[in-house]
Amino acid sequence: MSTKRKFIDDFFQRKNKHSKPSANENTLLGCKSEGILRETPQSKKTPVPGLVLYTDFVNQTEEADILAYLDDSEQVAWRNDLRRRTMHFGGTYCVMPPKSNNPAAIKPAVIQAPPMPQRFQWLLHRMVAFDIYDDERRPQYCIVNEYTGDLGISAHTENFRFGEPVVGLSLLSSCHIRFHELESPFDGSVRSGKAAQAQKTGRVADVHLPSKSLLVMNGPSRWSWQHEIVRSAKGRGPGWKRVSLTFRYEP
Ligand SMILES: O=C(O)CCC(=O)C(=O)O
Repeated sequence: MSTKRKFIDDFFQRKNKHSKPSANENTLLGCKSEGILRETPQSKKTPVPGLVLYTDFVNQTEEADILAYLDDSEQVAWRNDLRRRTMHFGGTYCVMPPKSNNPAAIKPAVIQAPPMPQRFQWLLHRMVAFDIYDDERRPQYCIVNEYTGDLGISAHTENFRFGEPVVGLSLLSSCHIRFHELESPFDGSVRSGKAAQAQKTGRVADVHLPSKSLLVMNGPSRWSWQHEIVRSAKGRGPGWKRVSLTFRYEP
């Protein structure tokens, strides 16, 4: 019987929660738009403890599908309250305080944002298939950042109300992400001004993020190393643009 297979679930049924996909199964991790993931993502260790990079986590068609969705103003909306454009799903704790507020008094709260889009379900499913997230503990939150020119993001750890891992998908241009080791785990956002107060050991590691890669932060890389996208136009030619999707799970 020939069945038309369109979605990842049509290609791949995980046998049990703890089984990793076999090499053969990996080739069947389908996507919404094309059906087959031809390259098996490769995971690489990095110099930062707990940090793993999967190259080619999505293919070109899938990348284009995500970007087309993010540019579809009938379905989603970019926020313009920062220098870089952002988009939030599931909720956001990044509330810009009035200028008169004392940053030390700001208590970040998760406020509403549209839910995680159905359109990303195949991507979450793939994360589960690679044991990046448990089936029952899929990320409910996603922040999209768009970097152009010399834009970046200051050094920070992700809000401790979220668990681990924190996962970042890189699309379009590649760049590096800089990690700073802290003396101890430290919860402090950029906007509250607290992130800058974290005590650093001086150990720094730059990790190259190729387009279509997935960065998975667990353990020390998630709790006691800050990450930053350095603000600089160095090495970024005309038209340089990077879009990242950061996924978070709240226990
Ligand atoms: O663009 C990135 O890869 C990092 C994004 C990030 O750290 C954040 O949204 O908090």
